[in-house]
Amino acid sequence: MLNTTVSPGPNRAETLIEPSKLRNLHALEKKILWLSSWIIHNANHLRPKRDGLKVGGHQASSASVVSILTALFFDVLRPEDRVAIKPHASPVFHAIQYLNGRQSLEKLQNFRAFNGAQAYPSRTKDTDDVDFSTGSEGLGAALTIFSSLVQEYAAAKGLSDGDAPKGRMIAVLGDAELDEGNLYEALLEGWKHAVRNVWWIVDYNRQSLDRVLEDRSSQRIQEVLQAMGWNVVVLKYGKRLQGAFAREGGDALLQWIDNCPNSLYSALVYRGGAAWRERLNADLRMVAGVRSMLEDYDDDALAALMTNLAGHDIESLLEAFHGTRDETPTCFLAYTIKGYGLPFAGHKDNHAALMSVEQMDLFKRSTGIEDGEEWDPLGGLAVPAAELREFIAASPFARSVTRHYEPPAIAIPPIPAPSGSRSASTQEGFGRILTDIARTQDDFARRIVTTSPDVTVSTNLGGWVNRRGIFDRHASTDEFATAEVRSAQKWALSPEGQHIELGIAENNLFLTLTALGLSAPLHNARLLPIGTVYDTFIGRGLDALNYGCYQDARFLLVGTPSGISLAPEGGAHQSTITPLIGIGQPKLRFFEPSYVDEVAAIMHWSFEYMQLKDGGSVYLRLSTRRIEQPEREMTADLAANVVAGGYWLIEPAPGAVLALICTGVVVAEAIQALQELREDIEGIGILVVTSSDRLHAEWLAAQRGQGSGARTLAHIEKLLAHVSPDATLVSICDGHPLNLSWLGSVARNRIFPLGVERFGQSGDIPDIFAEHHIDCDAIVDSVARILVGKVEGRAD
Ligand SMILES: Cc1ncc(C[n+]2csc(CCOP(=O)(O)OP(=O)(O)O)c2C)c(N)n1
Ligand SMILES: [Mg+2]
Repeated sequence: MLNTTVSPGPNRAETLIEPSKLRNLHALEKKILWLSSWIIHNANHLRPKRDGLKVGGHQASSASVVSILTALFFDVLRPEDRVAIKPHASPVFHAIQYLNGRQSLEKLQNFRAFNGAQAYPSRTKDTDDVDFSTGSEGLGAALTIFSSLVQEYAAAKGLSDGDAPKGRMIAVLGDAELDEGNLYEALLEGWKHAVRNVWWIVDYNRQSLDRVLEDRSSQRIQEVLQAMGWNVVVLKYGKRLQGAFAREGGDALLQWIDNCPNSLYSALVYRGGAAWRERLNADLRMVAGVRSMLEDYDDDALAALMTNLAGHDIESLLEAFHGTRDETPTCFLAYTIKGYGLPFAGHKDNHAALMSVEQMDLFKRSTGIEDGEEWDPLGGLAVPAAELREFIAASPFARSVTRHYEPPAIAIPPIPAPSGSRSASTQEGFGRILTDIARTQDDFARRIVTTSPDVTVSTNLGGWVNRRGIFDRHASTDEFATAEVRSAQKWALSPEGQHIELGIAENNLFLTLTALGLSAPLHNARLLPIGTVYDTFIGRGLDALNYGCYQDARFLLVGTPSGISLAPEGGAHQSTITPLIGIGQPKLRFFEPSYVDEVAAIMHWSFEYMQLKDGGSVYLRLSTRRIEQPEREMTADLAANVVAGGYWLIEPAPGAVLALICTGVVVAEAIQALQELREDIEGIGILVVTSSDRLHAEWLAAQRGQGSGARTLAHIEKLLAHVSPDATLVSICDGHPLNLSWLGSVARNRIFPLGVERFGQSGDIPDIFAEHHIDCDAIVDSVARILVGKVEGRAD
């Protein structure tokens, strides 16, 4: 069924939209349906293939949302609005930007190819002005809530351009995204923060990948959203159907279609006009007026009538979008048909279906496109190209204003290590550093914003929050303080507050960090976001963390406390694999300091790195275990080593045959072992690794430079040059041993990697460290085994 050119039919409900605007939008809608299908067709059928892989693309998902996006981009959106587009509508977005002059033909022709338009809209890889990346279902929509919160935050503090109008944060989402739990976590958090100017437009085609949705899902969705304080606008029937409902017999038709199960409706959509007639005749022919109504439509017109859902009706869409003026978050539930206008419309297996060459040819002819003019942006339409060009240029979104900001970097003053007790933990150190910053009044301190999912105090942000307050659009006092309940925490809420307190859901932490970390490009406000979370619960929000990094949001993530060092807390709270996440996650630099003065040096570096064009985010893994701090000065040289990834805490003697390598708080065990081994083995050094991630990345980069003449040595190569080429290394960390085991490859040293490979359990540090073989005895045993091995080796 190719029903893109059907006549409007005999009846239509009235519209207030100017006829010329409608005519132009209908022409663009038709072109966008064609182009989005053609982009995918070209990628699959016309481009040479080298690997035999199916290229893919989603013609049905795209067709489903063409009318909605046409109405938005060519009439409703303003430049300050930000949009998250459902992942599988990427070709529609790229086609629209092509018509807007913001996307090149070459990128379209290379859709899903190297350097071509991306399969799913990408802020970093696409070049046609993507606001929010999408791909992982549910995250883009949730991000709009947090981006709205950040827009409020920046405006309340005068950090963004005060005169700039506030944008609407809009998500166009697939209905299956509503199955993702993270949306409901975000809705609740958004309600707590009274977010506004958020729109969700649900492409309610009642199909996901494998499934047709449960009947009456829309009722449930409406109720949930309304309970969260949202307005819900249901866009169900288009003007043509509304006209038919007004006729004699129309009530029965409305009731029939309202009660029609989703799967029957989809099947009839797929089968077309004759099937509709047969079914409606069977069910409704006894109702007065129905028979004559059906006779007024030929099969094509009847199919067009019965599929005239509001999500494909530009008039209904414009009336709804323009009719929504208040700032209350609003969800438009727009009924659509997956594959609308294409031969597999309504077929339950159409998610990844591609039109055949023959079907595409037929579609081309029915759309009025000549051979060789497939890529012509505005040709072959009922409206002359020049008129359409003018119409596009006059649309509000086409106004050539800056949509991507690059506010100047904030200068980072020196961050001294906090003075204090001989024994301290890195987490305490982090808290004291922030408290010291909170006492200052410079622009740097003003730009820091902290956030935490209900672990603010237990991650040592309390001192900072007491001084800087909690952000809320409306000021309110701390009732406990007013009632003279004694507490160390002073939690006053106000627009000036610099901490965003979140509920416990870690997904929301990472989405908040993502939104805060995009405030420079999206809201023209440079912020320095810091989020704290119990290290093990990074796993709980891992996809959202990856999502934030993927779109190059910039933030400092503090995972604390971490490891089995929080021994009595037991295996449910101890983190073991997070160092591997830190190393593996692109666009996230990972540090695990041993001492408090290192924390200060790393934070200074991080705030600068977060603002570099080719910088990224940073993850700091900290501990509550108190250890003795070295009495030393953080010289520029030491700081440079700390941020480069490591330094010799105890310099090995030239040609030393054994070195201990540690990261984080198990430095204490390394020092203890050194004292035990010193008598038997001379010149042992202790290498403190502050960032296995940075050392590894730089080492790999240096290797890649090999062959192009004399290459520069990586930091770790220079460090390991201090020991004998056949020296043995013993590495130790409070995390998976793989974190440091790669160090054996750098200079081909034999390495014994100690670390945590099993779930932890409750105990005290001596018990737990012994159980997991990361105590002093484990180091000494490893060394003994090596020495025995060496002796045995020689005997052989
Ligand atoms: C988190 C996540 N899980 C699974 C997928 C794989 N997937 C891609 S599309 C899709 C269903 C899409 O249905 P819907 O959101 O309704 O989109 P539409 O019907 O408009 O294509 C699934 C399961 C994904 N992209 N993201
Ligand atoms: Mg769907």
